[in-house]
Amino acid sequence: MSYFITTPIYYVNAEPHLGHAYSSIAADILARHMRQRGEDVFFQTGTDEHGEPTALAAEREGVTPRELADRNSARFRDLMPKINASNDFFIRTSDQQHVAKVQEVMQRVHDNGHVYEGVYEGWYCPRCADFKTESELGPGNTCAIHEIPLERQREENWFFRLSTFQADLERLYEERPGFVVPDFRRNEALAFIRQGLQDVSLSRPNISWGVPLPWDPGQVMYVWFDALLNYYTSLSYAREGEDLTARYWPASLHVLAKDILKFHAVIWPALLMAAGIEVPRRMVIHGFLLMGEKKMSKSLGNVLDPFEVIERFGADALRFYLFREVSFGQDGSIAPSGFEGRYETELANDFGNLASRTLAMVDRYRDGTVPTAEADPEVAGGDDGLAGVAAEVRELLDRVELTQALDAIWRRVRRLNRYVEEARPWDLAKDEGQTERLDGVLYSLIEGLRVVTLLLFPYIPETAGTLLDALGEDERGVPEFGSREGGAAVERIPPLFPKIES
Ligand code: ME8
Repeated sequence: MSYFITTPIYYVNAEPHLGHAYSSIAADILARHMRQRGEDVFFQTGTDEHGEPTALAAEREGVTPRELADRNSARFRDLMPKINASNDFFIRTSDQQHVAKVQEVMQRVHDNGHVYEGVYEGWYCPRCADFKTESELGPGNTCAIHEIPLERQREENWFFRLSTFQADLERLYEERPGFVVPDFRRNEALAFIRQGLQDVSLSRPNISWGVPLPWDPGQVMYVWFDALLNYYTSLSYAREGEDLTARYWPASLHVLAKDILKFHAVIWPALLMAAGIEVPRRMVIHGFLLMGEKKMSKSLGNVLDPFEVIERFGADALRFYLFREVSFGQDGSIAPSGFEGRYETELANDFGNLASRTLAMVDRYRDGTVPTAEADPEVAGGDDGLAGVAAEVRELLDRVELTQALDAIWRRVRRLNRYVEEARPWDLAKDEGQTERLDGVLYSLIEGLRVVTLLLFPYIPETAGTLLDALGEDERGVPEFGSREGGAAVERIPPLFPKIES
């Protein structure tokens, strides 16, 4: 089955921060997990380059929008391998092929009768590139997200007849209860729709950095229409000489945060309906990474630089921390001191030590060869048993519960640690009468370690890969506990998570 997963495309008005890394890592975990399941995955991320957010930032910096876009887009592109993201494509909305495809689709929307000329008057946030309704305003007519005063705008432009899609959208939500997850976000989107939809501006007259309307080239497209369409346009040109649209559309999952829920959960499906294109299967809405109480954001000046964090702790530790610390779907505070704590107690102690000890014992007591034995029911069975973990993780990741799936794996890591303490292989090794028992214990440990490591692979691909190599495991699929026979050669390795210099 094909599985097409996307992240938002990020504005190039500033450099990437950890919030952007977060969405791309979330999508990467799912992409890797689906590849493990043998799905035909296409994973895309990229940059949103047109419109006011970029034009204004370029003006402030005294460079052209294209110069700023080139510079910052490169930073986002560089970020992806740094965070171990395995994206198959990186789209830029300044790509000529994207621009041409956007015009083609929007012309269809026009020809299908879903646009008209009118006058817009209302509040506008240039950072969000969003026209705000009265109910969305912060205190004193400010933007509730960016905390900046909003501008009163009056302009003539083209409108998209969003209001005419109200009934279609309500039906979509009714027929597909899982269209937006988690549920509370679905309810929020549905409440917004039910409250009555207003038509939205589709073009801006006074901006030059954008995609010209094909039927009225004096106006450029409102950046959100150009941006949302990235999910669809990319498939037509991501692979030279090949059109991937039939293979991957409709998208399986869009990953995004709650700030852009309305665009994705309301405007996007309506736009696709207007163009006669199938709507995506599902979207998952996550919360904000907070610094203290506030959203981490460039305009609030409280961002963590992902490049610096990775320099210090490594990409895998960052990935692990973000999905362990912040319950995926909720807002959550992060702090550099928290990285250190989890790095030491969980990665280095719980997991790293389990790996080192297990490999060392198989090396010492069985000459580095995994013994042939049955898995011990002591580790296989029960609620936290190794036998059920793969199915549990699959099921949780099908529901896009990234933190709960990681928790399910971690409970097994801890269970294996308890098992070492209880079974005491070092005592068994002293007693010749216990050879068979020691085989069973060592087999169960190394098999358990193989299973948790394969399940952790989407979360911490680099270190899990190193450990799987040491375990003599070439496969990267979703494992089944007890399915690997004895006989594999394993090797000791240096600590997976060495002490961090402070
Ligand atoms: O909105 N916590 O771009 P953007 C968690 N170009 N996620 C965060 C975050 C935080 N503190 N800060 C940013 C745009 N993000 C548009 C999107 S899509 C067709 C166009 C992540 O650069 C999160 O995914 O403002 C959020 O939705 C996105 O970055 C916004 O990025």
